[in-house]
Amino acid sequence: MQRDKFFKEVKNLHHPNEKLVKTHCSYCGMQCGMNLRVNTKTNKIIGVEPRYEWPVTVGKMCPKGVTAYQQTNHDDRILRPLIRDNQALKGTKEGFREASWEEAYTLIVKKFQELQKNYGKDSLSVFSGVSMTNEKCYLTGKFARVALGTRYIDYNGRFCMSSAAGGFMRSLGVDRGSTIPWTDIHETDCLLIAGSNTAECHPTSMFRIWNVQERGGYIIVVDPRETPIARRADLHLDLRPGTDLALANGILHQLIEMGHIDEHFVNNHTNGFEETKELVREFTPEYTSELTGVAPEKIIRAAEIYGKAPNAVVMFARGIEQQHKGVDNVSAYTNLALVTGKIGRPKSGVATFTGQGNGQGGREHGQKADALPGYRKIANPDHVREVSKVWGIKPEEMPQAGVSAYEMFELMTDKTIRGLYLLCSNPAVSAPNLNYVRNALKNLDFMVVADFYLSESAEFADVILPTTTWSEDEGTVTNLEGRIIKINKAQEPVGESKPDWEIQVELAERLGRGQYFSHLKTAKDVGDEFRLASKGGYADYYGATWEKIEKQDGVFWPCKDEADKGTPHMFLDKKFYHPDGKAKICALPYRPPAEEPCEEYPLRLTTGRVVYHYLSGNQTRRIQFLRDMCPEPYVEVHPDTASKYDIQHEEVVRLFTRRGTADYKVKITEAIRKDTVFVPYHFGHDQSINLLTIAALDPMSRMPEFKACAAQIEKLEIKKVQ
Ligand SMILES: Nc1nc2c(c(=O)[nH]1)N[C@H]1C(S)=C(S)[C@@H](COP(=O)(O)OP(=O)(O)OC[C@H]3O[C@@H](n4cnc5c(=O)[nH]c(N)nc54)[C@H](O)[C@@H]3O)O[C@H]1N2
Ligand SMILES: Nc1nc2c(c(=O)[nH]1)N[C@H]1C(S)=C(S)[C@@H](COP(=O)(O)OP(=O)(O)OC[C@H]3O[C@@H](n4cnc5c(=O)[nH]c(N)nc54)[C@H](O)[C@@H]3O)O[C@H]1N2
Ligand code: SF4
Ligand SMILES: [Mo]
Repeated sequence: MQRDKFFKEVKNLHHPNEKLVKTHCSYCGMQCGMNLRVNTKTNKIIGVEPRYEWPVTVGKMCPKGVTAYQQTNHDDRILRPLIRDNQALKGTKEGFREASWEEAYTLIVKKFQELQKNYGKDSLSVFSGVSMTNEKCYLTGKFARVALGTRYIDYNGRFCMSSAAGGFMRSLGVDRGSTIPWTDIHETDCLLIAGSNTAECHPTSMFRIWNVQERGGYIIVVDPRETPIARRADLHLDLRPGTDLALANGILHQLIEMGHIDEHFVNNHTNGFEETKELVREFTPEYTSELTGVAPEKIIRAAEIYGKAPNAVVMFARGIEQQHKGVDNVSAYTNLALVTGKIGRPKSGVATFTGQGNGQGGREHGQKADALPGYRKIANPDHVREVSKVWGIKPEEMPQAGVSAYEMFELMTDKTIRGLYLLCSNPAVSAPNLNYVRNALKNLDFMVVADFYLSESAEFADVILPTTTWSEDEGTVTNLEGRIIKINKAQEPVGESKPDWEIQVELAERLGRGQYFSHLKTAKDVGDEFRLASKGGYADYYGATWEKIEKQDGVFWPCKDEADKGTPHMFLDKKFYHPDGKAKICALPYRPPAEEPCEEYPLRLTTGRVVYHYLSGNQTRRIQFLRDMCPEPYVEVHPDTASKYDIQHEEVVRLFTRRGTADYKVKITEAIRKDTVFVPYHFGHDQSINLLTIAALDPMSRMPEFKACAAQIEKLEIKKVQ
């Protein structure tokens, strides 16, 4: 094959003093295959190349991926622990001094023990993230419950995947982000993609998506903005932010009207259809159009295309999930697959575009306030017994369930929580309603941050612990398909930095809990214990050994034992994970967004991403190329709206909501609705759009409504030069 020859030749171009380390990108859930290039003389990473043998992304990478390697030996790395010696400078980068690990550990142990002695075990908390390996995510859950003995642990997936998890759980009885492998996607006949800016956020999916169109299939996109994928879609449903539930109900109404229901499937494998049919009766195209702003013909056409397609995949992302009815939205879109029977077979199903690198694995193994490894629940005494046995503690020692991420900030505000161990997240940029959250962080008695760069959140810390980047340690990650893959170590940790798991083991020992942690000497030791802890849970990783992952290009969970090759396709036997084996079609009444536009705040503000930056931007804003490409945030405004406010392209305007204010350059574009404005959220301090967003939480997933609130624009007085 031509391509094989080409890549062989490229390989021959490698420098003699260089070796390749096979791994995956540090950033999003695509987990593109890459080789890190390492200089064998200096043993330092010097570059990256795509790995075309990787079946999911076959040599594709995006601008973040091709520059990801620059993180490791970056000048901004924190090389030694830092201790704050000037309290007055809390909330800034200043006022830290370098310290030894031993001094930092001693201080942390002293402060943590003091707080727990005076205010109880639950005065401490852990807030984490899922850019970490499964091993680290697992150990963080154990660290909170066994080393600190606190109930208060939660993580940034609460801002990311928790609504998808809740919706899948309710509809299908299990939460695996995609019911099919990604290698099926280009072979389907129709993709219905809602609330996903795929071309910017999961760019290496695009070749599969365009292939559907090239083969004569259809792409339907639901987004208030004309994103790159919406522009080339066969149908763009440009709804008002926050109205997806009405739209999904409207499409379902139309599927019923047009006779696209798979009655055999509905009768044998689902519950709830009659009730749902009754509920969507009123969602006629006209009524749905009134609620969503989408033309009735488009709603009818969407149902026709999806209904007629022999195979179809419903895909969605944060656009529908980051709403205070995100769980309902997920179930409502999943309903479409269930009523038409387009699930539980190859090339048909539902998938969420998992956000963070380990957004899937990280939510399954006990970083969530109410969860234990293997997707077990603290509320279930059998589950507590199973995990306690692996951990060697008595079941009664297991702390109760805590509260969700945003609610932890509420408990910091009222001083229920006084100490925080923050790792792998930057909530001083990424949490909603930031004025409140930043005050909550300031209000802590003692805060530890583990990061490799000094983040905006670390500015509030008392101690900063230097951790490793993804390329300086090994472990597993679960990609957006539910495929467990291996991350490999390419160089030794920079400076005195240590992997998160090692820091936690050493801290646990100094907290007097060494008997539960000291046996974990390598990432592999943590991995082996983690597989055992997941055994028997339904996110069962027991059979996913590192050897098997290597041998078969990853392992899809569940994978129960040595002989089990894993589960690329879910529900092929039409058995869903509810006790009766049936999926649930959900009757979901429409609710508007928590905050509707009004006279004072007539616009809808929505937020999201650009291709060049990642999340809070603490990593990507430091990479020169990415910063050059997108140096600052901006507000997207429709030309008609701009002329109404008399504002020009690139003029700086003030944007405000009931919670805060920030100034942005205007980007005039026809790619947005007239009643909506959009700001990317990757920027810190006074550039953070989260100063304005609302913390309206979904009642089930506790996910904040990042995607819709009411806002107003103010033209700033132009100061004339005298
Ligand atoms: N470049 C880049 N890629 C990333 C990331 C990144 O930061 N940068 N982050 C990763 C992570 S963690 C995540 S979670 C994913 C996020 O991936 P996406 O969810 O695709 O990204 P977002 O930009 O948050 O939002 C997606 C789209 O939702 C639309 N939207 C807004 N409101 C609504 C609504 O009410 N209904 C509908 N249907 N759509 C709406 C927005 O216009 C936007 O185009 O990306 C991952 N990939
Ligand atoms: N307005 C608005 N806000 C949003 C969103 C939105 O769409 N709109 N999206 C939300 C979503 S989907 C997400 S996922 C969140 C994410 O928001 P955050 O949780 O803030 O995500 P990151 O920026 O990845 O923060 C990770 C931090 O940990 C560090 N880090 C990376 N890897 C490791 C590691 O292995 N160990 C340790 N200890 N540290 C590490 C990084 O340097 C960085 O400082 O933001 C949410 N906030
Ligand atoms: S698509 Fe995601 S995983 Fe792939 S290179 Fe870009 S950021 Fe990395
Ligand atoms: Mo995310």
